Amino acid sequence: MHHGRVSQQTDGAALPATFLAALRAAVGASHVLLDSDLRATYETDWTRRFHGVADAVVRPGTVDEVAAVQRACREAGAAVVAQGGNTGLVGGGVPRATAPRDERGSPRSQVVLSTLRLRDLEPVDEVAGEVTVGAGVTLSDLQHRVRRTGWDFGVDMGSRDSATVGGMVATNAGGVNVLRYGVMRQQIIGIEAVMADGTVIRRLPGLLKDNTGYDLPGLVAGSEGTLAIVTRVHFRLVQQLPRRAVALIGVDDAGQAAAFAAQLRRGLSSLTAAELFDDGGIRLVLAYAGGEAPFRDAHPRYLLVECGAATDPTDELAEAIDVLPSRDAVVASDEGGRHRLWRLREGHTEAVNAEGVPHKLDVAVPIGRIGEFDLAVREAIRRADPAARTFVYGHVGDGNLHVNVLGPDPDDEAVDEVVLELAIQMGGAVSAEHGIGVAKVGWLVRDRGEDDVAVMRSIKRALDPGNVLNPGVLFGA
Ligand code: 2HG
Ligand code: ZN
Repeated sequence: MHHGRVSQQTDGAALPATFLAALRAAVGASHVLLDSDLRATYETDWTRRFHGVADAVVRPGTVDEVAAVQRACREAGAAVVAQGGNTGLVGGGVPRATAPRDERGSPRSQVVLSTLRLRDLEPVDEVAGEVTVGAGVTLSDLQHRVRRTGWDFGVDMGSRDSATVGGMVATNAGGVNVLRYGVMRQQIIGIEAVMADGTVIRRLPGLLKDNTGYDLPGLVAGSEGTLAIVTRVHFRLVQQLPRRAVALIGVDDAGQAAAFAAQLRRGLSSLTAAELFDDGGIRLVLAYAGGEAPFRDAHPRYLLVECGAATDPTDELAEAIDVLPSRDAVVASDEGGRHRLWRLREGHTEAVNAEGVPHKLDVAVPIGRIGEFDLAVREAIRRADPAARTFVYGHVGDGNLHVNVLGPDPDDEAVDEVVLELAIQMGGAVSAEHGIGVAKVGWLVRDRGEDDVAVMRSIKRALDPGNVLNPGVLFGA
């Protein structure tokens, strides 16, 4: 597809010699990847929907190296696309398909700045319940480290083995425990980040209470690589809940799932997650990953809930479920049983991806309107594309649904249009946790409004006047 450009770049010929030399001086020649085979995994996103050619992939190993790369890129007018585990779903962590242009209309170089070598994992501060980690540490490595000390991390999600904390901060990731602990932004106490001009801001370790000026860490969180590059983060930890119980509940519709989840949130102090999926989703996961159906009879929708506590929460979960007028329910406390139930939910993303290139629409909906949205969105997609296959799953406890659509071409935005428009009309948001990336740039103003986006743009201009950091993301070209 990109033969001409790729072969031209194999020896780095596409980069001006002085720029290439500056990148090599910044990180060492072996960490400037020019060969197309070496670059490939950094150039395409996980869904295969988003792809662009990087003129180089650079892998700095320290914050000073990140700053040196940043300065070199600014000097050369190159675009910097920061990338962690490349698990993002809106195309914000891979190069743009069409290279950004300079004022004269010439294409700018695109550099992927991989944070995977920023892997410091400092000892847990066991007294404070806090830890400092490098941006390239994966979520599962962080979890393993902190769990050995009796603490836990407040955010968890299916991509834990690849997703990095830097990417999770940059996208303000959510995951399955938001109803209990909030999103990534709420876990951050301090941050170290490199600004567009190479300046390093250091709020490390940070203090739990600190009102000294603007909340820069909070601003960088969720900025999707457009304001700064996260290099290190100081997190608060949460109490570990060693005893767990998971229940799967068959329900009539998504509205009932949301209502049950709300009732459990009110009554069960040990509730940590409330997830939704549908019968088509279960069948897809079982066909892809194997395993047995959880119930003899299928149900239209399923609610999966988890409780965690210091003492076994199985009885209180079972009692709370007993009084719900559900179609069927099963509770698992042993590790194997809990895992089997969770696989039904967490297996969705991979099972959908194995079927084709999905349109992923990560919307937030007011919790009271989830049932209405779930039915209306399926109908709207059917009208827009009768051949499309729709799966709706997600974090029903916090109003976040993942509408996945298979069938339409990756570039055909007709279903994106109807789904996102419906979310806005119902008082929701076009992105709950995945971000805007490049996938939803056309929707930022439609969701937030002109005045709000004008303020965002003025922040972007002030902090990155040369538009070096992830151009094309959030605001478009
Ligand atoms: C999840 O909740 C992730 O599993 C991915 O946010 C959602 O596959 C998706 O669309
Ligand atoms: Zn999710």
